[in-house]
Amino acid sequence: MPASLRGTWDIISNVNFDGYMSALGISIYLRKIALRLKLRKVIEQQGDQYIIKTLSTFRNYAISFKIGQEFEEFTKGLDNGHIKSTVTWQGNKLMCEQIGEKKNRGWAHWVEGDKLHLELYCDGEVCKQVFKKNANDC
Ligand code: YOG
Repeated sequence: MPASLRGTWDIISNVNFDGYMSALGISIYLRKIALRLKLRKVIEQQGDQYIIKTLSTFRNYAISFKIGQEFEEFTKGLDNGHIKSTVTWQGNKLMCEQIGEKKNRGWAHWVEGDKLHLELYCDGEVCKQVFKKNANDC
């Protein structure tokens, strides 16, 4: 089994978030706000059931899913898209495929050492985010 993704994680780097948001069709106004946010991930897991929360002072977003089981995702407060998402393990990576209006959309999460990594994909754009475990999270 790959390293657990569970816990509270705070962002320490964010590369090409603007490119990813542009590919999603987010307005320049919202992109400028989003670029300043200190994103936090809170990941909960019970067996094959996961909850991933993305928290910020501006907006929050959460998904809940079971590994290998397609679910309807409404990206409320993000690009407000209706997509069909499926999350699977590919080696040590938790990979999500998001089928909808946008091409080649998805993400990958994995843990390396004490860091949580995230790649966000949309239409050829890749945003790379790295998070460190929150000090209050044991
Ligand atoms: O996470 O898919 O961990 O869902 C990406 C935001 C900004 C709103 C965050 C709010 C995409 C304005 C979710 C940011 C930009 C910009 C805090 C990334 C859209 C709108 C919610 C994501 C996965 C994997 C789990």
